[in-house]
Amino acid sequence: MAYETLIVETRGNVGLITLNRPQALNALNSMVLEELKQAYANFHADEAIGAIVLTGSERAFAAGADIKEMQPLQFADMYKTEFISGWDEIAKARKPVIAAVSGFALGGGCELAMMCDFIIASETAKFGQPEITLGVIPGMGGSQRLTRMVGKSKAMDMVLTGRMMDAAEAERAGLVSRVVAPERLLDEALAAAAKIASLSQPSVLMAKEAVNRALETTLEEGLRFERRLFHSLFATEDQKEGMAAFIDKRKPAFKHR
Ligand code: CO8
Repeated sequence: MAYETLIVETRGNVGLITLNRPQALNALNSMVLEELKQAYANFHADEAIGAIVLTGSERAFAAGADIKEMQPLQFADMYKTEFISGWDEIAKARKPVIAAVSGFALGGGCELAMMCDFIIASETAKFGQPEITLGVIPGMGGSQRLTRMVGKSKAMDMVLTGRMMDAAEAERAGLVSRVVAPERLLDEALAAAAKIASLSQPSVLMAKEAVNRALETTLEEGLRFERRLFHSLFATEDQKEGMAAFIDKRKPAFKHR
């Protein structure tokens, strides 16, 4: 399929999606959303794909929602179309998605990165929720996901002042999992994704579900959920194979990759 706003490729068992609207610093408009949904659906349907990397350009992961598209919209347009709700599908991707962020990740761009399972940043990355400077507030999860990821104080600071944080601050705050030199960014993200794709897919998907549950439930319920998933993995051939391979001191040959 031909995409206008994305470059979609495969690298071995990894799906690679590059946001590609250089004229607007990869600002997110309705076409980006529709194409992302299509690319995600294709990679989810493709059994060979075990993980996805989502990236942008060196200058910008994405500088936010497209301000030019949003500016004339009225409350009724927003409300009737449940504007933004389409992005929930992106946040609910079942296969792991790694955001590889270089340059600006602002507003909806920061929110899109936070919808991914983890963020690897280049030293040039800049994260921010500048919506307040436009007379609005974050709308794609910024006030919720950022608060869960970095805590109330820093989230308030970012959301109320609209200031940007650099990669080092984002790593200290727990927003990103690793920071690497700009020229290493894609290789680092692809290697992490390839590692995930080489593992048993049922355990990968359940691990993702279990970590996500931690954000949505009590400790007691989360522990129960985790334990049940753990038990259920003993019904898979890959558990037998993974543990047998450890004992035999060989590499596991997982069936469900
Ligand atoms: N929307 C539309 N166009 C944009 C955007 C954007 N978010 N960001 C940059 N552009 C365009 C500029 O208009 C410019 O186009 P042109 O050359 O035609 O004038 C081009 O990209 C290059 O940008 P600049 O010339 O401004 O580049 P600078 O290097 O001077 O500045 C910045 C880079 C600091 C990133 C600056 O472009 C900027 O501040 N951008 C806007 C950042 C922002 O406010 N983002 C938040 C948007 S609101 C939002 O995300 C709400 C999310 C919830 C709804 C989600 C629904 C999808």
